Amino acid sequence: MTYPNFTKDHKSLMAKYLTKEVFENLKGLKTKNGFTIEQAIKSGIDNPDSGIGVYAGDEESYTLFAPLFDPIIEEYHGFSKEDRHKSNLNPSELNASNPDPSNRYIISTRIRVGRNLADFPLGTSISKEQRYEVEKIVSTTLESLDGNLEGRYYPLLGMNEEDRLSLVQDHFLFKAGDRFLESAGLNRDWPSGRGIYHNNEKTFLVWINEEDELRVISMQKGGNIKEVFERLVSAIKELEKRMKFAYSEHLGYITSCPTNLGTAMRASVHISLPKLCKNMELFKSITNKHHLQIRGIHGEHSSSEEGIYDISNKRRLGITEVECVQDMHNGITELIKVEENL
Ligand code: ADP
Ligand code: IOM
Repeated sequence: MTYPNFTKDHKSLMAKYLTKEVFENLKGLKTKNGFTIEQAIKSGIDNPDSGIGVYAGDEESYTLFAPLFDPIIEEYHGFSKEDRHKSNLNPSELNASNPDPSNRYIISTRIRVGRNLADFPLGTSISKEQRYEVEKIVSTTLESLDGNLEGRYYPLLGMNEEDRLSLVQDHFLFKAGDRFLESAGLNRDWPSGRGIYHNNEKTFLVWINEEDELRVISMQKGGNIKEVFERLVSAIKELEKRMKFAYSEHLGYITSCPTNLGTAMRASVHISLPKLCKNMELFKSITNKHHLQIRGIHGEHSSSEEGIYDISNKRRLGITEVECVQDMHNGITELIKVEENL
């Protein structure tokens, strides 16, 4: 492979940090799972509008390809290669009263973490057989949960198209055919090995074999952030007793996209801000101050509809889970205050 032909439209952090010199040093290297730099950067080359544009194939990718991953991680999370990740899953340390008790602005709250099994490569380089094995291990484990986490696993293979579409439309299930994941090799053998587990109320859900092997999700209507966090923490604790996840002292939970390292947590609200969205400069000055990211109504790479946005914590590494949710809570509280005064 020769050095990629980046155009002015390639805006990702990968395009920024993959200099000719870095590329020459990394080309030809392979992790124990056979993952190469060409595979790692393919999504960012194929999709100039990628924000990050690079994926890992396994934990070793982060060390073998460190000259590319380290500056990306440093810029995205503000986390240097000397730093160590830290964790705090204690809901009593979260200072998060409902920022919208009268339900005027916040439509729903969702907090998710990504997880990957310690003994398997990441989805970008997993084989079909291994993916099936992951599906089996995770779905069987989930079906042993009880209480408010008790539910059923619904594989994508054989799912009625109408049911699938309504789960996607209602924000419960990942979409099909994502071009960023496609180029990263994450859609290979679609739809086999993929699926969703959820409880009856659809307040606790787990995606299997999407961008990460597990996306563990707690969500509900309204702005009771603390309740959503408490449910997620109880699920994480139950799952940790039953499965071993890929984790490093330096990078925390290992995920296929470097944006998700560390806590792998994205805490978001769907929020209606009809006045503030007319002044994007002011809107972004508040989200930047609280380290928040603005997404559209159907998730990453989608656009907003009717002044409704998905606002979430941006940093996930080098800060604790409590801090991730606190960032989101504090920012949302200020956004609502400003919207009310406009
Ligand atoms: P991820 O959260 O796993 O990074 P996406 O950004 O693609 O992935 O979002 C996945 C789905 O979750 C999308 O349908 C999105 O609209 C939905 N979602 C995200 N935040 C919320 C929320 N606060 N309330 C309801 N749905 C949400
Ligand atoms: N990995 C994906 N969630 N995203 C950060 C892709 C990108 O925009 O590069």
